Amino acid sequence: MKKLLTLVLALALVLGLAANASALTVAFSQIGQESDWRTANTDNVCAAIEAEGWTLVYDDGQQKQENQIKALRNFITQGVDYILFTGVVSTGWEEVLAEVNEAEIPLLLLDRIPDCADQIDYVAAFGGDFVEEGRRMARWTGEYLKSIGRGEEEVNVVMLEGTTGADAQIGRSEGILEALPEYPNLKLVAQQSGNFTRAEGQAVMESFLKSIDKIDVLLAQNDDMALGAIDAIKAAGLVPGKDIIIVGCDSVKTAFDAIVAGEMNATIECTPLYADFVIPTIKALEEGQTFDKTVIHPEEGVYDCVGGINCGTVVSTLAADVIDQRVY
Ligand code: GYE
Repeated sequence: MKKLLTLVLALALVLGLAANASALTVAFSQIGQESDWRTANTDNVCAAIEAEGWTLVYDDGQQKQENQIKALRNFITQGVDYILFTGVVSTGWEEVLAEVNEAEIPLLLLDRIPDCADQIDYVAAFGGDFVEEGRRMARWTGEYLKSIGRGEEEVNVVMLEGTTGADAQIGRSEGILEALPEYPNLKLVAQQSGNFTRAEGQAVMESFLKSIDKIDVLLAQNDDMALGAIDAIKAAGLVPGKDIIIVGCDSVKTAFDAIVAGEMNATIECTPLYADFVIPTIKALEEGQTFDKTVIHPEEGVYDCVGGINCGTVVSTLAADVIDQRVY
């Protein structure tokens, strides 16, 4: 009888452990669905969590910090096992992330890293190197102009910025402003937020075109805004990609199509595919591994259609297989 009891208990323990390992609950506070990049990021991360058989608690913050704060507090109340977090803006998260720490829920920072990262505990962080992406945007443009014999000509540049105060906006603006002076012929004549959306990119470009006599270059901090601006440029009777050189950021498939059609000139890569980082990290954490607080940047390049302008980084001229393989 005693033996039987021991056996039953041992079995229950094994089953219990097995059930636990597969019964993780992973919560994800996402900022919204403003761009092709974001949709791809959400789909990629959420599908991978579900493919593991883990329970996904997903919250779409609709671009509002207060919604995200509420979501994080709900995750704490629910007692989830892991929290994935991307903040719409970079400031104002100290309090709620301290609450996550107090609840001892492991926190993974994704994409946009909050400015309080140094003061909070997190188990891993993955995000783009936004400053470098901004530098690449400026450098590709400067080198391209040189390559077509316009390196000495004074050209007017306008910049469509992302959501004001977002890590990706702050970093890309910083990188662009840092690298533009390397090309004294590039003159920034206007900059405004298009909020990372196609509609706002179009509207702001329309107003640039009305108020600025000569625009030679558009630097759009994401491809969606570049694509919206292309519509505005066409509506103004100009030829995008020729009358106005257009450089985007993200490298989404629609931007590749625009480059191939000659309506856009280059896009700087920023991958949204974080599942390959997140899933193995959670598994490793489950096994007791720890990571330091370094923010991991995936490797990224620049794509153009003019023969690979060298701007101090990997540059690939768009080939059919690159376009085919792009899933977002
Ligand atoms: O470039 C943009 C999105 O934070 C890197 O956010 C991300 C940016 C991306 O809306 O398209």
